[in-house]
Amino acid sequence: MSKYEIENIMEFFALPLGDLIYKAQKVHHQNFKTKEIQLASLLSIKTGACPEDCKYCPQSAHYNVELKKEKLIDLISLQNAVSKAKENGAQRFCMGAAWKKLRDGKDLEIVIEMIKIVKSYNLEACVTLGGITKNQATKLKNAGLDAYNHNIDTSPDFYKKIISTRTFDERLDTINNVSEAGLKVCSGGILGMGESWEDRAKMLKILAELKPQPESVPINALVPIKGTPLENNKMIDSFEIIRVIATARILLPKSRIRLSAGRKNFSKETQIICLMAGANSIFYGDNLLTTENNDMKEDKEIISIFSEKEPNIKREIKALKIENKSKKIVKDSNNLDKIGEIIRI
Ligand code: SAM
Ligand code: DTB
Ligand code: SF4
Repeated sequence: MSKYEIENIMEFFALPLGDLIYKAQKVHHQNFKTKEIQLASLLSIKTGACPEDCKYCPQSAHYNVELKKEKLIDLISLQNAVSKAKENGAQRFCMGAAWKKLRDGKDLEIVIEMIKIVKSYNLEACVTLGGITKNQATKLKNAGLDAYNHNIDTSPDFYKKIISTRTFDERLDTINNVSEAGLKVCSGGILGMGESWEDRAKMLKILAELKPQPESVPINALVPIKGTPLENNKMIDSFEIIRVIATARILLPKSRIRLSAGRKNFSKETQIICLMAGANSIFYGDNLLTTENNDMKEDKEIISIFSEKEPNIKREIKALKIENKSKKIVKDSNNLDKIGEIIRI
């Protein structure tokens, strides 16, 4: 019997929200420093005119989307974007290309140069270029690449309703090639395409059964784009994404769960609950690939909630300590020790 039964995964989804988040937090605390939220910047290095027909994607050539198509960008523009991301405090830089698959020759050679530029800024480097062979993955690894993003997006059954130009198994083949070349796998999915809870459970089961489990798991909320077949889909309910993130944290204890596309449509509070439920990375920067991302200043504020003590309360505590000292207030040391213990937990 598999370790991850669909019914069991769905039982997690269905738990009272507080219980689910409590379980996810326990797993999170055992595996990560909870203060650390990774900031990953994203850049589209080749935009639009993609031969695939992914129904959610503004870059597919099959749909009539208002989008400025761009050829593979030059190395100077790339370097400027990397330098800006580094200055803004990103730790990881991900480059995405609207390709069905990576072509040997010039494209591969330029991508290799791009990876070297990212690494020269001491950033984690990730690329997402469509299908790749093991040989190509090895060349990218040798150039210094850390991770390769290739999403499974949803369950195998629902996949057929979303994409007709490739199969789910082809996706798994690339993930396998990436893994065998010694690269870290980044693979996740999209919520809000009309999939059922069972589809979501099946997607998490497949991710959890990858050997090794993916280093990172982006959870995207569909950004409905005018001109794509999914343009009229409703934004996913915030509590649904929270449930998926918490369950992903439980099933993928050591993976970085990245709260990815669609974050702009969520309130600050929803984003904070997602981060409390086990997400520990966000896409950070003005843009995702073709759409706008959240404001960086607001993101920094959210991050500080997790990494620093609340500054106003801290100030009052300091003042109180000074006041108590001057009044020579004698404290009940037993009681204080107990409270101290609780605070340290
Ligand atoms: N062409 C490559 C591929 O498909 O792997 C790389 C780029 S593709 C745009 C990367 C990922 O972006 C997709 O796998 C999908 O999960 C996500 N994505 C694309 N359009 C999206 C949208 N409208 N809303 C949410 N996620 C989206
Ligand atoms: C991932 O899972 N999400 C990112 C990244 N990996 C490449 C892409 C999100 C794209 C959202 C729509 C857009 O901006 O075009
Ligand atoms: Fe092309 Fe990737 Fe968009 Fe699909 S998701 S249309 S493969 S760019």
